[in-house]
Amino acid sequence: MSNQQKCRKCEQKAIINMRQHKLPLCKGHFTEWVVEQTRRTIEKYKMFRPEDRILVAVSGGKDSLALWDILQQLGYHADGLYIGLGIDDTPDISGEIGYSDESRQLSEDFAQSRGLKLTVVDFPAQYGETIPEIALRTRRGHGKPCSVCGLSKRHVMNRVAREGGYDVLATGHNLDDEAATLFGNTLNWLDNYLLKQSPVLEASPGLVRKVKPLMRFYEREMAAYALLRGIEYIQEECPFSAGASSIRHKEILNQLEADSPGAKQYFYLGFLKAKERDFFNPPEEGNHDPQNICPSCGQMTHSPRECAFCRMVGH
Ligand code: Q46
Ligand code: ZN
Ligand code: ZN
Repeated sequence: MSNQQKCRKCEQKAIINMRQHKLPLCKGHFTEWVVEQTRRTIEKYKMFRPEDRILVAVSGGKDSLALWDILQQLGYHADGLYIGLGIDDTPDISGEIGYSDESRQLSEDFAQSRGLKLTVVDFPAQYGETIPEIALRTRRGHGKPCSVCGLSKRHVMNRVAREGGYDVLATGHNLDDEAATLFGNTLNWLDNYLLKQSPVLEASPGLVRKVKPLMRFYEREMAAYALLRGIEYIQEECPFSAGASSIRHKEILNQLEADSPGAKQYFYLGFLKAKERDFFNPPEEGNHDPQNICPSCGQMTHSPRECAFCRMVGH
């Protein structure tokens, strides 16, 4: 960005230029713009109503803490949920110590400094094993604990949301996350995932409604927002994320974006528009997944017996 560039809304120096919107903004107008855009996204996709109780899944990262900050500014009743996965406790696998501890501390500090309510679930204390330990025992995920981690996070988020009587669960996925997921789903033509990929996932038995209010922001915008709002967040990625295909997909999309500003946005928002035009609608019949209720936890599952999570933890 050139040093002389001025904010579109005032005469001050712009601190960010969003090339995909052709919009340079100063600090004050940028943070204001982020909050306003989030409000519009929530309204456009009817994510939640002013009276709803929202549970924000926080990881200690920039996106989820920024989301919590924005919802607070918009006056919503939003509590936080942090899940301690025990990713510090197995240095023999990860070679890293302290990821979960640090992300938990930052989430707690954020909540405390703003007088917000944070529920902390210590996964190994509650289920007897850390996520990497379960991955080793069950040999799920080809030496990586990510599939166990995803399954466990989904289960715990739903459980806490239901037990706490929350109307909706909000996550901090940004446009880079969604575009990378869409890219992966498209490269492999995962039609079921393409059908389900959406900023709003309606509730189903035992599963709470899920929304992604930051899905229109680029990752760099969220990093800038967190910095400008003085939010302290964990900078490192989870040690297990190295080599993940989603990271490669993000890099490819960033190359496209560098050549053609707006490429990521057109790719993802164009997909949502195509969905609105029914481009991805399944035929009326014969395309329904089997749906059962897990007898142990009450969450919906494709399994005819216990769900994959309950079988995995042996409850
Ligand atoms: S936290 Fe869990 Fe991610 Fe770490 S173990 Fe893999 S899935 S990389 S979002
Ligand atoms: Zn300005
Ligand atoms: Zn279950």
